Amino acid sequence: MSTVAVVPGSFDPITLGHLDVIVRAANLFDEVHVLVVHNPGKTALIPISRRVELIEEALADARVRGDVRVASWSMGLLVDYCTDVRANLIIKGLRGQNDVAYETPMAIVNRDLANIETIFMLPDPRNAHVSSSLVRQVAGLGGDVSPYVPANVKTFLQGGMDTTIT
Ligand code: COD
Repeated sequence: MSTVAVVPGSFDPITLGHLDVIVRAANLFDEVHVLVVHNPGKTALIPISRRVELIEEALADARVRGDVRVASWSMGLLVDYCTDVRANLIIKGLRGQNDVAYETPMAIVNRDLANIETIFMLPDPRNAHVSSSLVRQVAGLGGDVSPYVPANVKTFLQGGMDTTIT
């Protein structure tokens, strides 16, 4: 049986921490879906369609190998997308206790709802402190985000953005 994994996130924007998890997932599983999902608990900065494009560009620049697809989902539960694409796994990154507290209940509910397991990956220590919110804050105050994001994202953030909320 082939393993199809979904790597969901807000990716607002994609960071080097996200990219590291995606690359490692692509090396482990037959098919990987990077899925941009709106998180109602967060105020979005970048339109979802632009986030998808930024991920696609970053994956191409990093020459990520394997069957990696990028999509967005706003039709309901994350597990509904997983069922639609016959995914058997959800991949999440775990940077610390806050992520454990946030992700554990979701992983259990997703298993209850659709019998889909969540696999947690520890971050590269060099990226363990990196988050999209930190990147948004540094960029918004004119700081250098190049240690935290792929080059195309840095260019995008430095080019100025709409404050479109999606
Ligand atoms: N290193 C490693 N991993 C990282 C890093 C880093 N530096 N930064 C982030 N990550 C991981 C996060 O821990 C997370 O696993 C993933 O990458 C995505 O992070 P974000 O911040 O882009 O996305 P979130 O945390 O806002 O997640 C949004 C989701 C919508 C994906 C999430 O809330 C979710 O799974 N929702 C499910 C909706 C649903 O179906 N609910 C009902 C049942 S629970």
